[in-house]
Amino acid sequence: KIKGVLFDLNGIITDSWAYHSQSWREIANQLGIQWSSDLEEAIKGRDRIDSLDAILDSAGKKDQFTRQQKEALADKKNDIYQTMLDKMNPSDILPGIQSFLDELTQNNYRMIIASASANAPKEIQKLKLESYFPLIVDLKQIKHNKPAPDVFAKAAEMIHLPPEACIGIDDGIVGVESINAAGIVSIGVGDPQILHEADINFQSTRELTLKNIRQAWPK
Ligand code: B16
Ligand code: MG
Repeated sequence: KIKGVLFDLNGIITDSWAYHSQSWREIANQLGIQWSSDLEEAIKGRDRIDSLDAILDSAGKKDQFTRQQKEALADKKNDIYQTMLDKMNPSDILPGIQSFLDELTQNNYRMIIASASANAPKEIQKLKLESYFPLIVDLKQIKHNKPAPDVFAKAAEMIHLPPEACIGIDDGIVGVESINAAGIVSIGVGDPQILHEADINFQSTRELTLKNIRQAWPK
């Protein structure tokens, strides 16, 4: 029996992907690296340093930077992102999410944020969702970010449930891989062709209801 729901943040609770992408684009521009839609898909949901590596790699420049230089670039991206983040507010909560959170609360499900983002606590505050999510996986306590199982495995552990009593929801390929690797039933929200590894697929956050999940449950 499912007792816990593990939520990705960006792309599920709120859509800050446009902000992330815009911030990375500015960095790519400064480095003279051309932006593409393939590059955009490749970095969606990946953590900061992995995203930067993918951007540098796309231009064959990965080995031209020292670790310190890369950290400085990642910090610069985060500074740009944080300025955009300051404007985030409850109107940025994705459609259907508020009612889904209420439905889960009324039915006594345990909930937690399993995000790859170091900015997750600040975003939850900006969205005024702290009462639903007093628990957020602390990235300092995990070894490997998505697609490794660590983030979702830690999330289940933090709500004191075994993986088989949880479902995980994510919008990125690496996120779905992380959920699957942790032995948790995965819900992928977005293009089902891109997220074909998910156990259950929904096109939009609007479809997230207990009834729809029950109907789509893998046999
Ligand atoms: P930060 P999620 C991810 O959040 C974003 O989707 C991804 O674009 C971002 O690079 C990553 O967090 C790291 O974010 O730079 O704020 O630590 O989808 O896992 O909630
Ligand atoms: Mg995401």
